[in-house]
Amino acid sequence: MQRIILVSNRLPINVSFKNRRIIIEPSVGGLATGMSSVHKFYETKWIGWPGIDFENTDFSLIDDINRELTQRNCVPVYLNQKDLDNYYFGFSNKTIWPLYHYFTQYVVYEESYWESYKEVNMRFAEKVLDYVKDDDIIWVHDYHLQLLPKMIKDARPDLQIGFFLHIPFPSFELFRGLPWRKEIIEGILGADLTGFHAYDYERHFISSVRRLLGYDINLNQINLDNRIIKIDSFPMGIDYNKYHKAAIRHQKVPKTEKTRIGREIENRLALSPDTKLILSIDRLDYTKGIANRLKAFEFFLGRYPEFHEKVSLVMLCVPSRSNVEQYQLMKSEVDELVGRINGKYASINWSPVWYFYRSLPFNSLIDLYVYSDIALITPIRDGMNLVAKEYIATKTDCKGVLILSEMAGAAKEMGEAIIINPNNYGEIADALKTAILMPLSVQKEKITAMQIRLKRYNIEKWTKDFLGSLTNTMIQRSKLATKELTTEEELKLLDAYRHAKKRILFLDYDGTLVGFKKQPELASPDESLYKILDTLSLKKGNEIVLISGRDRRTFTDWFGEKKYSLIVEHGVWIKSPDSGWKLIEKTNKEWKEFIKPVIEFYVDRTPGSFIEEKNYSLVWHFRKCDPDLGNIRAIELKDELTSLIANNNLEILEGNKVIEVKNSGINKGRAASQRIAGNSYDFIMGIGDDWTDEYLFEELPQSAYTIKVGMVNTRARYNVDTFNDVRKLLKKLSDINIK
Ligand code: GDG
Repeated sequence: MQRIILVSNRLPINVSFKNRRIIIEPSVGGLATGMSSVHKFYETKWIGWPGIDFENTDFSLIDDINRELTQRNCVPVYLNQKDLDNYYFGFSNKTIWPLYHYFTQYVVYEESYWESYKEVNMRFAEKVLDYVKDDDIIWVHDYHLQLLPKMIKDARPDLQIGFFLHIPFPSFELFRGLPWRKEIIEGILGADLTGFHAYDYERHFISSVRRLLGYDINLNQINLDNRIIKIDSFPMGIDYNKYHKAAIRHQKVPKTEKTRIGREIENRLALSPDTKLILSIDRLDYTKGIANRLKAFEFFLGRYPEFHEKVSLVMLCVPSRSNVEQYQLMKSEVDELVGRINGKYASINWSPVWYFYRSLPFNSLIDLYVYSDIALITPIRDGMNLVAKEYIATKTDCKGVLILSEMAGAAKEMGEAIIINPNNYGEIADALKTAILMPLSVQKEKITAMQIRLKRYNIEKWTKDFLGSLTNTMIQRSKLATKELTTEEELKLLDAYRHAKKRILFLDYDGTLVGFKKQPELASPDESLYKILDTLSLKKGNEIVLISGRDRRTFTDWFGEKKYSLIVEHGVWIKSPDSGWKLIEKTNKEWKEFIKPVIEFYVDRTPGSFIEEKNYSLVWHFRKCDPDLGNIRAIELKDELTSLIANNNLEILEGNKVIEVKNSGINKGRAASQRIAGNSYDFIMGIGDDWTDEYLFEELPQSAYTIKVGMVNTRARYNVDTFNDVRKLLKKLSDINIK
């Protein structure tokens, strides 16, 4: 079994001290709970911070701590108070956390936080690189370590790296405000697979990649520097059986052995057996909407007095990030609200809110879940929310109602819950009333449906799906790597060229000999390219053919005087050295009259796009457009053109950020075969980057050296990465002395 190296800011266990004694407790929070189950199922090592300030730790205890951690397959990254202030409480929790949860009013941009974030990520990278073995899978978790995937990939490109973000990824409109946005995106893209809880977060991330880095993304895949990068959504599940079985055990425990909280609840219920318990559990965090929940509960008590003394809100708030100012302010606000509601509505026998500000052991948590009739979960933003899922898993008798915010990732999967807007107190009050009055048969129906799903898509399945997808990405990459033009294959090619007597080289232009420019007219040839092509074309037995979708005028300007042959407009025209242009194919062009207005309509509606009219084709360019709009319009235009061109002997070519309409049957492959026909070339080479070049690869004989620029699937024999690789190869060919 392959070993998995889990990496997260916190280890799943927290170290603390009591009278020089080491105390080890489970960490709280969704990541730790969820991934601890993975830690159990697989052979793993978990790298992270053990929860202590290193500089203020008694050094004589470090060996003991390390031993305790090693026994639990954990590897510590030690942090000191300054790191915690800047990297953890600073950049992670004052910059990224509020920004990604849309609380822009709390976002702090501070250069020293960023510096520390980079530095600590680098320390994690060093630790991973120390521990990793060749076949390990590295799985990096969450927003504290967004730079880590790239740092590891740069050092060890061969390793498989996954990254999962446990919180939302915000819309580009928010993300763009981050001064270090590019570095963050590049950092994450070091991973071969990046996962999010929900499609919306994936969509936002892809849009930021496209807009900030300009990469082309095919569905959810990016081909970059010899790699395949996948982005996908994997809604995290829970260890269903753990919660379900714990709830069954709870029923069997004799009263004397119940947890303290269980006994307290039972005593209270004994006094008023008809009281409905409404549960609320969260880390005390502003994203969880705790104050809103209390206000909505107060509103409910005001609107529906008939429920006084019949309901209580059991509210567990787990202390979290209490060093950050917003969290301290929120704690005061929550304390005040609880006081206000209890002060206003409590009676001798009844407290509307039972408030606990602490972390509870697992069994007590299960007691809370089991005793509660309703779970009220109202985050303002939440990546997923596991509490909602755990609550449902513990309902062994299928009695219970879940009220869930539409802003939680979990709402996308738990449609049977009563879904509310966390800012709408009226809606929450009505939801509470509906929940209290919901017939048992309806409760059972809803809970059963949710349980079936949670049981099936549990944490184990989630992990398998993520790791399976990561492995597939690597397999896809290695398949491509088998077609890579390796040094060995290149030597064979150079040798074949050297020994041949009559050679022909078909070279596409844009993307193959030069990089793409936003304005095509700026992609003119540079001196070094001319030099390589000139040298090649003057060698005995060589014929260089530039074969492109460009128009005659441009190629005449750039190459008219050269000793190369030119084929333009995808094979309509040809020009041999020292002669004029000739039509290869006779075609009609009347169709332009009715196609042109259609394309012009898209030019008008899509800023940055333009139409290029060639003799025998019309081209819509959208490289300069907003990338999302450009792609959407391209799909619409293609759709519209497809219905228009039927029966007109026309075809649509989709190039790199262009859509071209032209007479069908004319293509680079056909033009190249006509050029070869009747000649006895003993070295044929074809190089191109977009799919119009696939015609060329298909038509050239099997023995030809066909090369695709870009690591994507192709009919060509070989792949190279970029146009720079093509230039290097041509330079080597031009350096060969031909006798
Ligand atoms: C982040 C994202 C995403 C809570 N109190 C106690 C306790 N818990 C456990 C719960 C649950 C976990 O903590 C909380 O998980 P959530 O998912 O609700 O929230 P976050 O901590 O904010 O987690 C979140 C999650 O990562 C996973 O990707 O869902 O959106 O914000 O498991 O049971 N556990 C114990 N005592 C407590 O007092 N033992």
